[in-house]
Amino acid sequence: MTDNFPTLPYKYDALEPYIDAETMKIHHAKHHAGYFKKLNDTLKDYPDIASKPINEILSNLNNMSEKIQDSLRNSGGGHANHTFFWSGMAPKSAGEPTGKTAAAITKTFASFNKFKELFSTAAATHFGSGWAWLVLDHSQLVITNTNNQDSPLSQRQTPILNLDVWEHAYYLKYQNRRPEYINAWWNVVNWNEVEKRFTETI
Ligand code: MN3
Repeated sequence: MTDNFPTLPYKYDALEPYIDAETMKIHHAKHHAGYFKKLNDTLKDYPDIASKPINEILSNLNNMSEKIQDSLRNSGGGHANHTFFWSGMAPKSAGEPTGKTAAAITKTFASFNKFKELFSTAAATHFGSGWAWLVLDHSQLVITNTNNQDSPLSQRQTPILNLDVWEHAYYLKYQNRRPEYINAWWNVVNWNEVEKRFTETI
């Protein structure tokens, strides 16, 4: 695979007190690294697929042979979703969206606060392991969820922002209080990165 394992663009303790260093360390160096290893193991015998970037692999997942589809969905999604999640956070958040993202969010969801409320509810009520997403679907901003490590790329959607709601993402600090973790996460959303993703897509 053409992707490398990403180093975080900030230190493990940089998102304190919202996301603690121990969680970040285990999440990145154990969970994400585990997906990355499994992905490379899966692709070892498939050099033609391995020569492609992970986002392209996930976009074409439904055309892959059944033999490796589930494995790529889990390990490939696990790698791509986490890479996207890390760069979607930053220690010094702007606090709210800027530029074209801000305008599109207001147009689609009436206000940033309304968007926050809808996204938070989607993240808090998702049953079991998975992700909450803001995606572009046919040029329309949509809030959605995926199970396990499924990627919206496999549904022809373009990810703009994601939030990990697996228990491993918050349990050390927040235990069963997922809504508290979600509230805290808004403080570390990297809105500059979100704006970059959005303007590169539209
Ligand atoms: Mn995770």
